[in-house]
Amino acid sequence: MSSGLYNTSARNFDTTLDLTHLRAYGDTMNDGKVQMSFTLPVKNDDKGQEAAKQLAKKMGIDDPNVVHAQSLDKEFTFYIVYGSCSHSVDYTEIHVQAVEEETMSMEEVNDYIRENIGRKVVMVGASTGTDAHTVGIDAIMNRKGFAGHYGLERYEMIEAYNLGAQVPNEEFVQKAVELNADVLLVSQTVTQKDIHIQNLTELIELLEAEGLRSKFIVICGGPRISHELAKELGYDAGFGQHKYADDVATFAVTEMVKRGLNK
Ligand code: B12
Repeated sequence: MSSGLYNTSARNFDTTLDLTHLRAYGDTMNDGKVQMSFTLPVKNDDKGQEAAKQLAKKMGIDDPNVVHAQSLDKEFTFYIVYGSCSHSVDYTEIHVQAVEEETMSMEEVNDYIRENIGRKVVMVGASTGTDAHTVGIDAIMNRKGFAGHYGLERYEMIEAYNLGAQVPNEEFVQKAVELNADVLLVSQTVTQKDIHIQNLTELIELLEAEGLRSKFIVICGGPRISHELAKELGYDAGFGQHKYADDVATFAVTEMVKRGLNK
């Protein structure tokens, strides 16, 4: 017996995947369903909810539905809005810059350094500027590592110095010179008001002004750092989430050899 409201065979739904018009997926192809959240600096009442709906419509959300409205304060309300996003993107035209090296294991990196560089590689890292987040740079550098990937301090052929957080760019460069660094590792977590862009740019400018840029492999990382952004800012590479010591070590040592810095 199949009649009434629930008599909806799969044939009634759109099942066409068109990658040139890629849309969000809720529970059927091309339905465009999305959920988003934002805060408005107004009271939590009917007028506020209507404002949230109208704003969602202007963002291209058809039939917006305010599924949650919660007062954060007298004059601030948090909304969750559900609806169908009318926009699509052409997936076939998307090209992303990524580090292309096949990641070597810790042992392979050590062997590569022995064979191609013939001495220990010095890597100096820090969370720079006003940024107080240390967990990211620790994940890359601390001996015990992170998520099953040993940190750089454990690599026999790498001398790793972790300077901690809130290290001013001037101090970072000075320490790198003192330690005769090959590789600089910069971590940036806070991106509010683009503070990371400002700080990362300042480091490159400082290195250039002192004629040091070409002496180092300079790499940045953080949850909102992409390889593309890093390159744009004058870095050799950028690493975001789900990247570990082996990824950055592989890039750094192979890049040293490519650039002839393996002397
Ligand atoms: C822990 C934490 C803190 C701790 C930090 C303690 C410490 N010792 O680090 C404390 C409480 C101090 C803190 C403070 C603040 N925090 Co905080 N914090 C976090 C939290 C909860 C976790 C961050 C973390 O440790 N992630 C785990 C690590 C392992 O991940 P990761 O950093 O992404 O690192 C990986 C990759 O990105 C990459 N990577 C990272 N760095 C590098 C570097 C190199 C060279 C390479 C190759 C790779 C690499 O490798 C890692 C492993 O895969 C996040 C929220 C969240 N859940 O993410 C907020 C968060 C980062 N904090 C935030 C904010 C706003 C702040 C404050 C400004 C709050 C305030 N108003 O005071 C202050 C910052 C003060 C300052 N001057 O910096 C915001 C940042 C928003 C933004 N985009 O700017 C977040 C996202 C919270 C939020 N949703 O609002 N915070």
